[in-house]
Amino acid sequence: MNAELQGRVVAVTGASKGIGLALVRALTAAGAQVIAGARSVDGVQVPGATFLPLDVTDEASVQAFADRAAAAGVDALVNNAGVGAFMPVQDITPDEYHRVMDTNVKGTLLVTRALIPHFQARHAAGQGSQVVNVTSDVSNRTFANGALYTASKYGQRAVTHALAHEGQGYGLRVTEVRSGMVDTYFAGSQPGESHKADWLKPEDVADAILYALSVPARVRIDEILLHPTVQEVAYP
Ligand code: NJP
Repeated sequence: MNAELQGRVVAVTGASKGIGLALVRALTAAGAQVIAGARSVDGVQVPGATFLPLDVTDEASVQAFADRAAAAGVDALVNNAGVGAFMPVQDITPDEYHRVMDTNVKGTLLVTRALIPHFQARHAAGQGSQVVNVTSDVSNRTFANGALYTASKYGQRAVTHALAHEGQGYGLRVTEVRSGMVDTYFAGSQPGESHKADWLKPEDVADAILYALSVPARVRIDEILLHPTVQEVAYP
């Protein structure tokens, strides 16, 4: 048990698999209560977690999730839900644009927006809150075939930074977690594919998020950047 997470209530989006599911397991093991959301949650169970259907692109779905989280006394939100798609600029269709941007940028905005009144009420009651946004190591650099995905992650990073400025006024600590390649279901892949053997495991990213959530209230972790050792070193 992690003393800093004992009794905490954390909402996690994109919690049905990959990094999100690893985070739900790590948080509950550390003694936190978790409100977990994704589109496909049937049959997903972790003791100590409540799984709810959530489509982060859908305002009504988001509001229902946020209401449940607020009623449970949520003190931290992890915007982890995300999708990836990689193609040359000339192949980006409007449909694909909307799928990626709506999930990664609009989704982060909608879920965060829905919980801000709750976080402001906590501040008025003398309590702090946290938001952790899982963006990407490519939230500030790009590459061939990366226009759509990196545009979404640059956008999500901008939302993160603006929220950090605004949230300081109501006791909100905001963290951006930026990971390199992780062995999940990301972008239509399958965990365990041989070329991903040396990539980060979802648990590695979950541990980074856990760190940001478990530091004392006087500490704000603005950003965590992590990569698998084998990934090429690349600074913007
Ligand atoms: O991917 P995956 P990761 N509403 O596919 C959910 C970032 N990242 O864990 O809705 C609600 O295993 C989906 O659930 P479902 C990445 O950009 C990754 O790797 O049931 N939930 C599932 O639980 C993303 O932000 C890598 O389909 C929605 C989860 O999201 C985060 O890490 C590198 C949803 C995705 O699980 C987690 O991705 C990097 C919606 N509309 C950043 N749409 C990497 N893996 O290499 C999807 O730099 N989900």
